[in-house]
Amino acid sequence: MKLHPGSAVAALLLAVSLGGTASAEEHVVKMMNANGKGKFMLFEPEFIKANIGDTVKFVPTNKGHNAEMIPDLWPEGAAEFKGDLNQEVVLTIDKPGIYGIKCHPHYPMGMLAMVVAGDPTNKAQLDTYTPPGTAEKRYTALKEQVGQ
Ligand SMILES: [Cu+2]
Repeated sequence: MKLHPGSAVAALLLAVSLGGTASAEEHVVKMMNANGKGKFMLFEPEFIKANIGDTVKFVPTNKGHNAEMIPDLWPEGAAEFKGDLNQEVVLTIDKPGIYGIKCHPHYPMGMLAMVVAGDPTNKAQLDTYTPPGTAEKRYTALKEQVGQ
């Protein structure tokens, strides 16, 4: 059987695009009431290093949580992101930068996560932004990880 030249190109393009899909990683973050180590109301893990094209899946391991963007800590041009309470939601990393994620009900208690993808293009936001209540302690800890 002889392949038409066009189908060989199509097969090659398909192989390239499948290769791209295979290298994209899915990160899973649990939304939890406690981690069993004295930490309450948290994303686990809280700090995620990702690549462009990766996805981050937020799973409602316990009830009463959601995952949504912190608008003041979000890469320019990245799609808006807001999950509903008790719902699994997937964030697609489409721009380089630092993605700040909060749980709306528990943000004042420090329930936040950070995803860093490629260059931290919006790093200046890290210093100008001030989180509410006792979230500052965890925020500062995450901020230090971005610098590494
Ligand atoms: Cu929560």
